[in-house]
Amino acid sequence: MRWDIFCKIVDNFGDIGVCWRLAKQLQAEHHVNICLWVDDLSVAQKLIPDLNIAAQTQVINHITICAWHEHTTFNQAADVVIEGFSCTLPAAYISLMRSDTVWINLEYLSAEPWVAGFHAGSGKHAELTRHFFFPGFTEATGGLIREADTTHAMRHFNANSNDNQNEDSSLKISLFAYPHAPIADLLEVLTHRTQAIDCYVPTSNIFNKIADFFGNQNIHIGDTLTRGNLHVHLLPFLSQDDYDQLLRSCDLNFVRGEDSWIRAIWAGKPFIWLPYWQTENTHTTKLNAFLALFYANFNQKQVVCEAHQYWLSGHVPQQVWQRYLHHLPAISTFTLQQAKQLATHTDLATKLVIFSEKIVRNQV
Ligand code: TRH
Repeated sequence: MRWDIFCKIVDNFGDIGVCWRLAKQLQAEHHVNICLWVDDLSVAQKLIPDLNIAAQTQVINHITICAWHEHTTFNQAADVVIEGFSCTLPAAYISLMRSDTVWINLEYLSAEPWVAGFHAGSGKHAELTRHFFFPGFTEATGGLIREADTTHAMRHFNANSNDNQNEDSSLKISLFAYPHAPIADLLEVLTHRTQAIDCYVPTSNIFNKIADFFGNQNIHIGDTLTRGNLHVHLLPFLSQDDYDQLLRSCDLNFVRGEDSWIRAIWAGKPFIWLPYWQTENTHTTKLNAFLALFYANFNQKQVVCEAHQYWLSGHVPQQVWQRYLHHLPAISTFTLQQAKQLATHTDLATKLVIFSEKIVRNQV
């Protein structure tokens, strides 16, 4: 079977981040012959450093990566076509698709309750059928991207890490957010903690905010900036594997968008998620749906919810962070427990393979 995945990079790294992870897992674990079509190789190169942005076609990690632009010509449609995040397949490609071509639109992730009702629905497009695959947090959805070794890494790392919330060792935080997040509020609180804080910031568009906070516009990757008990370490943009490892190594992770959010869950460590801004306040709805689902049975639910909601609102009062950090050990225990529970569900790539096989057998 040949699969084509189409990825249009709308903004940031989430679109290619998800499509690249999915392609790697489908190839490595399901032995699928994959071609990943990407419309912006220069952004993709951040996540796939070996990518040659001048090449039309190249093979990396046993995956064929093709440049996709307005004048791309196609010879044949694949057996299974994944349309990443409703990116709209090229008309020339659609004209090559047959009635037995499996066409699946991979949707964005949401914890909203309506997702289960829409997952695996379909619509007609002339004689073709377009199927809708919704990732999600319950068994009735398309699941979450999770490679076979992810659960092992989470369990192994958490079993081997000492209780790093004791007062002698520093508290380790990773910070990946959008520039509109109240980063200065957070850093200010951290400078006054009695426990030393090591805050790791991979290169992103929040570097200016860090520079402003330290009153130093001449910052560089590799620098450590110190104020009070806070030490901010400026890291390069990491590989996805190294980023996952950073998340597992920290006691608290600030994440955003779609893919880093899920990786924070698989790290099994407390996290604060900042959803991607959308019109009509959809991001707030998405955040609240996730908080309601993930923390439903947590007795400190309110503490986690207020921290997230203030982080999204653009200002966090000091006492909100104080409360959150005070409850960090309980949040840590609960998060790991929830992550282990979610890891018992079938992962997204496996569900996609099963789903595509069912379509072939006309069982959807
Ligand atoms: O970059 P993002 O803000 O992407 C967003 C969202 O996905 C959003 O839903 C989508 O609509 C929009 O893009 C277009 O955040 P996200 O999803 O976490 O993607 C970041 C990717 O970058 C993820 O795959 C992790 C990866 N990453 C690294 O590989 N190294 C790093 O050092 C960092 C910080 C991230």
